[in-house]
Amino acid sequence: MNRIEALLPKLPDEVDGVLVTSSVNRHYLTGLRSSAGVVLITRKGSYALLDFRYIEVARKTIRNCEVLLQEKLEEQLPELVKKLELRSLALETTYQTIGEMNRFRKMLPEVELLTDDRVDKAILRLRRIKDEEEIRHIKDAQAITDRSFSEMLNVIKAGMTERQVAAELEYRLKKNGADGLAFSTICVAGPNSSLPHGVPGDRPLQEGDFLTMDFGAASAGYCSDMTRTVAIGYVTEEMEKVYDLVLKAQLTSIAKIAPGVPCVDVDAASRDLIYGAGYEGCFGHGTGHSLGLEIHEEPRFSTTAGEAVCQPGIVMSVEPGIYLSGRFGCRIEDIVLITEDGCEDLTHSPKELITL
Ligand SMILES: [Mn+2]
Repeated sequence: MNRIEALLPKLPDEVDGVLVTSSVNRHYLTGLRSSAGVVLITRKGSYALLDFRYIEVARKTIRNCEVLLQEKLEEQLPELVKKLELRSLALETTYQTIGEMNRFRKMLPEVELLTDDRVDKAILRLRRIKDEEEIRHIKDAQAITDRSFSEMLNVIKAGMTERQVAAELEYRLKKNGADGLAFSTICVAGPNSSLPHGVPGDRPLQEGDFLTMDFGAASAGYCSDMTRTVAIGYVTEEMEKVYDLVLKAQLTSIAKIAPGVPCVDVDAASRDLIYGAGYEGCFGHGTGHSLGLEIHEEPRFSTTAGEAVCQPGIVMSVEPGIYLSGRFGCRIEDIVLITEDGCEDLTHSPKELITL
């Protein structure tokens, strides 16, 4: 799939092209991961300018635009603009810094640099729908994540600190083939587990704790995301009730997902159940988010998702939770691929309550 060719027809008529500077969009559009570089996409030709560190691999791998060695961007970019007779270029609005925008203004005084978000949104819209290759990478990342979780069931013991559990988990993600972490591992136990995005600390796990682990691998740059809550030693009746309710909410939301279903409805499926059971105010985040090259992408399953609807090819997390301040919390998260007739759960780890 030539992603530059897919973007060109989405450019508004009065825009000659777009200057792409963000790592994530450069990666998406050219297939090459690099920490620096500029991709100029225009109807009259497209170029990837990369410095010496990346030029060898760029020349071998980039097939959908011309690759140029970036030496002095301040000279090369104005030359290209002149050669192609470009009058207007869109900038990214999500990732572009004001400093970079000022630099381009100085570099290209004759060019109108457009900072409305039409082209930016067009790129993000393309990124929403994953192609086969992207889905394969996300499945690979999730398989690494599932394998690492199952290994952890033999590792987690009372007395280990949250930090130690997180370190063991991250080691296994890498050992099982991750090229990085999708995000900083969340590993919270006991009273800390009521913090949805708590930071792992030095408190040792105790009998009667819930332990929530939210973690993911990156594979070829694509993210996975999974949360499991396990019990240490034993659970109280209330903990079991909360766990069952969160699981029921998650399954209800997953069952709701199909093309055309509003994202707010998938959120409401979990929220209504949780609030209806008396836990209003204990589930203060969205039910899910899209993911891909970034761990959080649009659309979301949330009360503020507006007009967004489920579409085939979008990968979403489904992760309701209940958090009882100062006591305990519980979250269960899978990622699913929206298909023509529903969704495919890409997470294969068990979801029934595990007591270690
Ligand atoms: Mn998530």
